[in-house]
Amino acid sequence: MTEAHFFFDQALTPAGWASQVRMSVRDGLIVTLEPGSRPAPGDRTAAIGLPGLGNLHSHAFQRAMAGLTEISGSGADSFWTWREVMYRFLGRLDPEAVQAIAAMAQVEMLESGFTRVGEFHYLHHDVDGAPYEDPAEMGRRLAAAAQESGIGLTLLPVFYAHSGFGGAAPSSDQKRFLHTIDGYARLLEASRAALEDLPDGVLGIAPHSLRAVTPQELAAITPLADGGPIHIHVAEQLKEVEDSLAVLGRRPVRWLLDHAQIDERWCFVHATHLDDDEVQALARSGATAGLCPVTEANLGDGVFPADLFLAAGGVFGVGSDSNVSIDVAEELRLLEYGQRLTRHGRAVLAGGPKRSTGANLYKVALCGGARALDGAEGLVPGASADFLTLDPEHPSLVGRRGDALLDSWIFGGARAAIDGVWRRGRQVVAGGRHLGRATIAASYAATLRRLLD
Ligand code: NGQ
Ligand code: ZN
Repeated sequence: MTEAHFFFDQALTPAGWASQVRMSVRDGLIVTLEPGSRPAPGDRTAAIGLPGLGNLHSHAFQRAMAGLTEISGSGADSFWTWREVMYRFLGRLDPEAVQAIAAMAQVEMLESGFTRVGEFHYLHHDVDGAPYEDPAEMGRRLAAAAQESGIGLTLLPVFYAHSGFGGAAPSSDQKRFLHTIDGYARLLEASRAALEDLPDGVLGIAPHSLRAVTPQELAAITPLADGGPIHIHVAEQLKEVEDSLAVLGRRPVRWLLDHAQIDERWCFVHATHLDDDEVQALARSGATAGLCPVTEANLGDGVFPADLFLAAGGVFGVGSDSNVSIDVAEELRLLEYGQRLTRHGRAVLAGGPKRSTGANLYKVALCGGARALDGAEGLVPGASADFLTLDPEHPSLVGRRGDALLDSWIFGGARAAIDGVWRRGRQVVAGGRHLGRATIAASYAATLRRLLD
């Protein structure tokens, strides 16, 4: 049994900002949290404590191609042409490379304030499409990366079977993703075993999209979630909405709400293209909207109607998805800026009059991240002690207190203001740098030289 005590001048709790907060942690979990306390000798003290955020959607391997897909092709560039480049890239990845890239991406996630990641994992098989001896070989590598980096892992093994609506045959560049229903059940079993060495690994399921999974397959795999999270990509591109209307007779989000039992276990990743009825119904369903503002901008997806969704009582979280850039504050800032640019307003997601936009974005994303990943829901007894500390002397934070700290961090672009990050009460980032960065970055660099040779 290990015990530790922390003391914050200010900390963000579910009840709002609290002062002079003493927090005790045992075996990685918060036991008590007492505002208005005094520090005791031996307490770790910090000026500002914030709960770590869940990164609800990542494809870790895509980190290694950040910046390598920004050259125009011979015709019009789009999400679909980007996907061709991405498929060519993943064709070179072996298990060692996936582990090295994932560990690096997780280091960057932790350094930016994400303390758990939902890995939407579909690169299952060898280059020729043959399963590895352990069907969860790649999942095991993602877990090994999480062991190295210390991040919380919610592994979401993906079921993938088709190249488009109507059960279209998969293309040859999708052969590393594919399973039968039985094979997928075996993958889940092996994935559960692969998570055993992590202190708080979570297993969920992920039907890739209504493009890659038929209604029959969706019905067959949903019960395999066994109470865990269920994530699906949905309505990210207009073509997907058109194809869904043509083949299923409904828009994709509407179809899911009508045909699957959607509740709080579900995370609708992107959900970019919604009509007004879908906005209301999705908010009512309890599903989390898994928004990935940086990737959605990079891929030209569109702008999620976050203003209407929030007003309808919906909950969103954020994800770094393609990992083209990994930064909590950037995701939240871009989410708000997308609304400002299209609505011609300001403080759109502040959640009401006289409220802080940054604080509301953070609060909602904390809730959505926890819900979607079965993760810690903030600084509260019983939750995992996953938190970060900000440097009050950083120029962008000087003189601020409470919500103004969040606004200045998020809108002031003060990445360097993140000082320490703790996972399960153990420090993983100090002075803004991950404690294992040197080793992990060296192995990442060796991997990239090999891959890009
Ligand atoms: C993915 N990424 O699974 O990596 C997808 C591309 C697809 C995003 N949708 C593949 N952003 O959706 O078919
Ligand atoms: Zn994705």
